[in-house]
Amino acid sequence: MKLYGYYRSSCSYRVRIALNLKGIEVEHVPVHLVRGGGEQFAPEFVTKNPMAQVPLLELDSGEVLAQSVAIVEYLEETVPTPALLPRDPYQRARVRALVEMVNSGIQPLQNSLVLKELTKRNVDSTDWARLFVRRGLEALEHTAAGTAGRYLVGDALTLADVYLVPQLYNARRFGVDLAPFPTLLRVEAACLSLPAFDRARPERQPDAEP
Ligand SMILES: N[C@@H](CCC(=O)N[C@@H](CS)C(=O)NCC(=O)O)C(=O)O
Repeated sequence: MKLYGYYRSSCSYRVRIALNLKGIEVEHVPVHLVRGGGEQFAPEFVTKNPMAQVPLLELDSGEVLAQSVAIVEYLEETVPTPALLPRDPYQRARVRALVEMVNSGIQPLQNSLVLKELTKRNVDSTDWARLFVRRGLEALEHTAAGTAGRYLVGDALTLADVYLVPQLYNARRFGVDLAPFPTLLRVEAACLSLPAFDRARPERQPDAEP
């Protein structure tokens, strides 16, 4: 399989973590989101993903999957061990709720295309990004206080953790003060001590820039 991604893309980072946790090796195909106006807009790439976004997983059959949630759930269903969703339906739903807080409640509001459009409209895009990242992390911290054990939901690693770590990476890029989020930071440290998370870090990717 091939993973089209970008070292600094938090959505690609999520899929890299899930692949590592499942022990799946893929070929990494870098798509530079900035150079030359963004390689994601190249016609050959847009044919594969009309949203012009990474990550994109290309299966050995040549079929493609976009959207990190669809990709990680596909991995979960095709390689069930280790499980990244709890068996209990309520706990499963809680994990998915935390995933969506990041996936639809935070990241889209700070995605590069949105920030570029805001800048064109004379809006301070960094201030905007910080506002929505901080707001989302406050809600995550509050929710995690009721669900967390060693990880975000209890003591077993789940997709919620796979979504948390890249979002905290982005929060630092935007200069958000993370001191008010002790539960999230504690869970992040537990995750990053695992090789699957460590190997997925942006700075460890072949396309990483200084
Ligand atoms: N919901 C999608 C979001 C994908 C997304 O926003 N990707 C970003 C990188 S994290 C991207 O490709 N941005 C390029 C752009 O906005 O031009 C997912 O989870 O895969």
